[in-house]
Amino acid sequence: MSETRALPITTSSDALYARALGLFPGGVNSPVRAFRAVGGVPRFIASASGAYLVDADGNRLLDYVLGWGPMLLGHAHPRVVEAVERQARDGFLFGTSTALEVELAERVRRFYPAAERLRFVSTGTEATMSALRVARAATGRSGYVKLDGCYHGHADAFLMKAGSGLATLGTPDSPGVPDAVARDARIASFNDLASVEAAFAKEPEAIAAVIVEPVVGNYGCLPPADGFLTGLRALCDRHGAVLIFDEVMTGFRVARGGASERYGVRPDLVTLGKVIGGGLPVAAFGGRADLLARVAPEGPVYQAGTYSGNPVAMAAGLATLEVLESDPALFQRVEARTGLLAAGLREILERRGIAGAVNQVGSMWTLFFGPKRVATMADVRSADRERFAQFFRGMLERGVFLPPSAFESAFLSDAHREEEIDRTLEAADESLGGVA
Ligand code: KE4
Repeated sequence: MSETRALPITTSSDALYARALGLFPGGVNSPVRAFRAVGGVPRFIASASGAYLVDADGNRLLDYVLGWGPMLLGHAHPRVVEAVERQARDGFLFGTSTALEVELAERVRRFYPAAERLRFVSTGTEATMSALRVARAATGRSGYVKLDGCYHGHADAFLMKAGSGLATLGTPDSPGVPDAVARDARIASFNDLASVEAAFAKEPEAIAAVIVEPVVGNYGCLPPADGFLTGLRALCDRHGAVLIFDEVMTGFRVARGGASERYGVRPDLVTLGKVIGGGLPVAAFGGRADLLARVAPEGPVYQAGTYSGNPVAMAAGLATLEVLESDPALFQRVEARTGLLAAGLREILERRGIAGAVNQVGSMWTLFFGPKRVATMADVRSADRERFAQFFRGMLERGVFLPPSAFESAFLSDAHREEEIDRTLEAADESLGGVA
């Protein structure tokens, strides 16, 4: 007989959501936060520290969303808080250059040498749309290859069979994207090099770029198959196309130098974000110096932004990368703990006879229900979303906050210690054991 467990109080989140529904589409400022894929009322978070969130009703939640990736150090890291407070006292925004952006860019380049030169922007969407514009300008071509299931933000060019929110919303295309834009996109399949070759074969002279999440994070966590990334590199070299690695999520996450370092493939352009802002709005596009030389005001490719290089955001990113630079073992440490969690979840699935797979790359992971192996987009699509939603609710009731969608990666921070892993596995075992 399972003990009856008191359900958490959520009256404040419920009341706030009722007000939010009258203000924002779906009551949220970004679709995935609405919990539509998992059911229930979204939790409104009041504060966070380390590996934990505290919601509007005071419920403490062990956090695996981590701001969708940025909080690698954990929430409210003292070094980052101190840097943000100090900079805020010296001013928030000048609309000029600052020493902070120079310092941060030099560190970014030390971690990610393929970013020979770069430009800061405020969101991943700005970074990817700008990178595509540079690739089109450099090649004089307008076509591009996008891999089904990869998500690159919400610019028109990328809202085709995107992963992340769109897939969860079950609308593979978004209304409002002109057909003229769609005509430039060639959708190939991740880990299916032949599908990319086929896209080039049709009109090799038409394709400006291949853009890819080198480790997919927006359709759950999906590692590249052996040879896939080197294959993309060779195809782009053969056809004079620009290889764009969208490492907004994987950069400074799957290795110090992101997927480029982990898999030894150098892109022509890279987009970065999340960790490099330490939780404040920082993203960047960068890459080969000759390509970046085309960007205004040095070159004719226009790109601009009021908040690009915002001093307070730069200070947060700088403090974050200073901590990472002073503690190179952090990546292995967090990856090892993620491995403990993944192994523990696999053991529970096995012991309880539940079909499923746990994918992990670095400190990104996803539990898929159904398929025993998830290596392609088709495998991801075959996963049981309803079973995930049930698991999500069971874990949330036990104080563990997973990404509210089967099509997202979960993350660990350096603040997730063995105690947090044990606590998560205990909650998972109970939840998967059907304990009410
Ligand atoms: P933003 O425009 O949301 O800052 O970044 C877009 C983006 C681009 N590229 C990759 C690889 C990304 O993961 C993202 C954003 N990721 C999602 C989480 N899957 C942001 C969360 C959200 O949409 O609310």
